[in-house]
Amino acid sequence: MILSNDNLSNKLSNIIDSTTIFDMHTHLFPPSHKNFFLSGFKNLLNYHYLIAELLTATNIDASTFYSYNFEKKASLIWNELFEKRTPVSEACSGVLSILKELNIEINNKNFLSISDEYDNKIQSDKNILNYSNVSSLVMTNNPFDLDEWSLFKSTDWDKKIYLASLRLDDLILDYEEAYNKAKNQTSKQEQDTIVAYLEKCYQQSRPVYAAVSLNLANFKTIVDGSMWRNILAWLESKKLPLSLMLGVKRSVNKDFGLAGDGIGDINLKELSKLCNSFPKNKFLVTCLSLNDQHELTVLSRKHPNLRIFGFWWFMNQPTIIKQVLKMRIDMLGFSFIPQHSDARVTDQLIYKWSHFKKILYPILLEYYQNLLYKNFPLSEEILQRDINKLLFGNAKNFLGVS
Ligand code: FIX
Ligand code: ZN
Repeated sequence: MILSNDNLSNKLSNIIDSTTIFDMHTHLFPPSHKNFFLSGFKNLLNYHYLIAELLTATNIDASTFYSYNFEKKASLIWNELFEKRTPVSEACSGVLSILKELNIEINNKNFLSISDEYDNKIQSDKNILNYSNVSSLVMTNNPFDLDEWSLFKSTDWDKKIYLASLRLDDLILDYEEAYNKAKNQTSKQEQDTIVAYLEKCYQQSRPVYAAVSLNLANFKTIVDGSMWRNILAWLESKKLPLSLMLGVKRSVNKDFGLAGDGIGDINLKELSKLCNSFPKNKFLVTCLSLNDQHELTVLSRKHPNLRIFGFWWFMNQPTIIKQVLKMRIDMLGFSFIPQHSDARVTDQLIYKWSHFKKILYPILLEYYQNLLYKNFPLSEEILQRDINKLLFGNAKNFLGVS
């Protein structure tokens, strides 16, 4: 059926709401991986985005804050950011969106009663996946963290929902230690210890990509280092993309711990060189700084082996997304992966995706209205085809996931 201006907006909104999502970068784990699975109201408040806001908005000292137990930290964040202050930031707003979605009123209730009510409503990860309409997601799995990696020794979790990725930051952050771990896990005869270990990890976890976060200083290691040439050759042989998360500077404020990372420099000319030097490798790329977004989008028009994904961390702010999403569509059509959640607490899937869809909808509507105005025949099938690409198809195709 050909759509008109009268029914376009309804159809579009229904299609966006009903289409399932493939979330291509999260920090989530299945519930059976007990020490790593995070869910519930207190975990939601103990999020490093909120911790950074607390530590900068108040006079609370970081080491004092971190010395508190889990519940005290959560209640302090609630008190300082939601009671003493007005929770307008994106991270605060996310918590409120989840409470609203769960029909939890906050008026006249204290932290503990909200927390109890919340935890009674969220019973399992399936619950959250239903609320958020996420059908499968990619975890961040560090093969050099043997405790975390033990996930792949157990079978009591759903591998169709939780897909693996190989996070290789340790090879940059502490090569010696990573190398020794790899050596202990592989046989002495192996020529290339790191690749041999990655192959072993591949067999255990069947990852859908490898990933590394980088800045200008360590980007050169990837371009010039022989170890990375071997890794790239191995990834090519496995048809696995390398996901490059560019422009982070770790520990800008060491005292803040996980909440202390910031923005570092990056030179996207190096990325272009990488795409040219390794034309048979596929690169997923996201940049942390707003400054790099235009150049990254142009590069994505030039290199078929480069695919932009998501709005990473400091980029994941409504004002920025609106502007950059439009720029990406203007230059790339729908040939990019518009979002990933980066969720660390499973419950965050609910707000990260509902917030994104709230931005996506009016932007797409405007493009489609413009097409109708120019007499381009739009049908429900076309809309569904596009939304499929944006919410799961582009990512799955690039990763070769069915
Ligand atoms: O490197 C990453 O994958 C980042 O997403 C995280 O390290 C970061 O802490 C985060 O949670 C951002 O959303
Ligand atoms: Zn991440």
